[in-house]
Amino acid sequence: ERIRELECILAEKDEEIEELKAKLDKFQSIFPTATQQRHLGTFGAGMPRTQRAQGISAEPNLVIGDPSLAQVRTYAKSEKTKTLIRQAILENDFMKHLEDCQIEEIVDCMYPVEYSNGSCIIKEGDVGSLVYVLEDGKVAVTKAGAHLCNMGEGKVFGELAILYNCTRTATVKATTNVRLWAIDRHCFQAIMMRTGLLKHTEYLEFLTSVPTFSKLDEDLLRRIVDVMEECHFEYGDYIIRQGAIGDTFYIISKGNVQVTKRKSASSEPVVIRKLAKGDWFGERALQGEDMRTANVVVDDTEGVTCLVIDRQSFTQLIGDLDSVKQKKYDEVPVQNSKSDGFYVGLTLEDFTAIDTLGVGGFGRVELVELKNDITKTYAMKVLKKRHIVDTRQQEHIKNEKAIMMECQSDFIVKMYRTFRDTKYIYMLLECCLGGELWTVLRDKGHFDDSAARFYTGCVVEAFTYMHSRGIIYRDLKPENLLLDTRGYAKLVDFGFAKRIGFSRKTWTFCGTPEYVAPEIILNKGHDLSADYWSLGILMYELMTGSPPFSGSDPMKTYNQILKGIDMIEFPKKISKNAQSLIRKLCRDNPSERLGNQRNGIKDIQKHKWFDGFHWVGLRKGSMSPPIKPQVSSSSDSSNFDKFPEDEEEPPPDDLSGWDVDF
Ligand code: 6J7
Repeated sequence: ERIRELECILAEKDEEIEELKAKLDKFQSIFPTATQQRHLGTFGAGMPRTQRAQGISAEPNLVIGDPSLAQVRTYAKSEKTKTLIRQAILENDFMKHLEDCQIEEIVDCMYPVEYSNGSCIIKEGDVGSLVYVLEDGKVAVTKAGAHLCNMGEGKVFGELAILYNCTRTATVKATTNVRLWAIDRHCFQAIMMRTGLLKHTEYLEFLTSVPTFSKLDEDLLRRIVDVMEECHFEYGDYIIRQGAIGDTFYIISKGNVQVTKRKSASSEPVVIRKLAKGDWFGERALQGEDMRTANVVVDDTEGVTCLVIDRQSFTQLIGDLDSVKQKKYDEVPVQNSKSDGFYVGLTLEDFTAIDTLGVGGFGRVELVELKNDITKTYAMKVLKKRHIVDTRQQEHIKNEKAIMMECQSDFIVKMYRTFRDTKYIYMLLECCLGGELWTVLRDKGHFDDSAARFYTGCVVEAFTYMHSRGIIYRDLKPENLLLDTRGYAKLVDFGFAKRIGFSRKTWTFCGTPEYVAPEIILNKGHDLSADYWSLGILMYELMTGSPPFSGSDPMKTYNQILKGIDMIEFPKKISKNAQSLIRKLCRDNPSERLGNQRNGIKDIQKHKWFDGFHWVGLRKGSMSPPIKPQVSSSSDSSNFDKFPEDEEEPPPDDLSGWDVDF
């Protein structure tokens, strides 16, 4: 038994040796050994070169614009065959490095070929242009008459010919009837060039969408694209480790990362920032420091893709850009979510609904109390899953949860946790019993300068918090501001909020018509500065009772917005200083907007309309609010409008599992 076992091992080893010999032979035919080089007079390490080296031409026979680039012929094949070809390519040393999309195209373009037993498929010394994958049968490989190896199904051979013009380095003969799949050099090159060009265009478009690079001239952008390499990292991978030597610069093209940093060698790293598509990192170690100054860790279950640039290219092409050279970091740790033990232990059955605080197409918001401590009340937002799916809001709802759970600001309504069942998603929120600012505004008509300043100040604080974390809000309006029992305003409803990172744009059209910025209407891509536009609109509405741009239907409103703020005649009740700030916030060009300049949101706080405003008092909660709401107890819902009982129950969700995070 032992002998049989050893014979088996020996047979396997023999096969392995044959395969390795064949590979070695192939490599040696392209890269001569040191001894051969010396004989040939070619140069080796540290040796003077005595003869001209032979160039290898790998230039494609194709030029951009060649019609065969646009379309390559494909041949139908079964899934089993496709898998066999794909697998053969992935096991081949030369071809396994191709991109997935290139492999797929090659698989589709290979055509069937058959040879009978004994026929010669490849002849040593011939010029070849075909590469084969063996689907069925056996072949023998010989060189100068000597047997090199046998090959069976699932093997690639002849692949050198598709890389450049070369003579065949060995003979391959069928030793049974064989069925093969083949592709020629021309078709292979068309695939490579096309996918390469597509990638180039894709990278160029992507770079143009990243504000740091968007203004660079196209020539420079193309040079950057030429040196970029795509790298993928899995969830939890450290792309950069603090203290390591760094030689690369990264631009995120897909996914999210966390930046963490330890203050001292013995302390735990804390999260200081989250980055997303379009954000870049790794410039510091390339600017003289050498050492990485923070960790960058993949924070996305689907992994992260980065476009990577090496030190030399960075220095030549990017390092001198002011926005890169002068990038400053405010190393404030990101607060952990509020999902502490108390809320984790609760179930829906622990709450009783007392009243309805709001109703909408999405569902409703109920005032609920904890059964075992009725002094603890919350707002429970109940969203119909079917409605979310029908209106394709799954991503928005997920963003809403992720962002609200992360935010810990006194100017943002807190989310404690979420629940779900077959029909609804539930969000347990801090309740603000002062009611909606919209209701107060409706009842009062408009606010005076000082009240408008106080509420605008609350929003500025909320935006300062969110924007410093790369989060855009996108739905500012009085309906989304709630007053707490003190009378301070807090932002609520984060359905349109999104983490877009810094200096990055997003294209989703969202917001409330009267409040959307012109670049959103024109689909030019928008960034955090769209929130500053809406801040100007809010100021106007708070001081007059209605927004400056308002038509009988959204299209009319959009047309007015596109005509610009200069077309608006400001009523007298808006003070000169307030007018000045509104006009500066509502600039058509986002880069001219106050808040979007070098000093960021501080420019808004320093505007003369805010002269003397007690920002520190606002932050500490020591400032007196303009209106003190009447709230008699933790279950007093009298500051909210009355809403009817719920209509019929929605059907259950589509069970696609999009809601697993809730
Ligand atoms: Br993004 C980012 N934020 C910070 C930060 O607050 N502090 C530090 N030191 N680095 C930060 N980064 C990026 C920056 O690009 O993280 C990278 C770590 O490698 C750093 O460049 P690096 O020192 O080369």
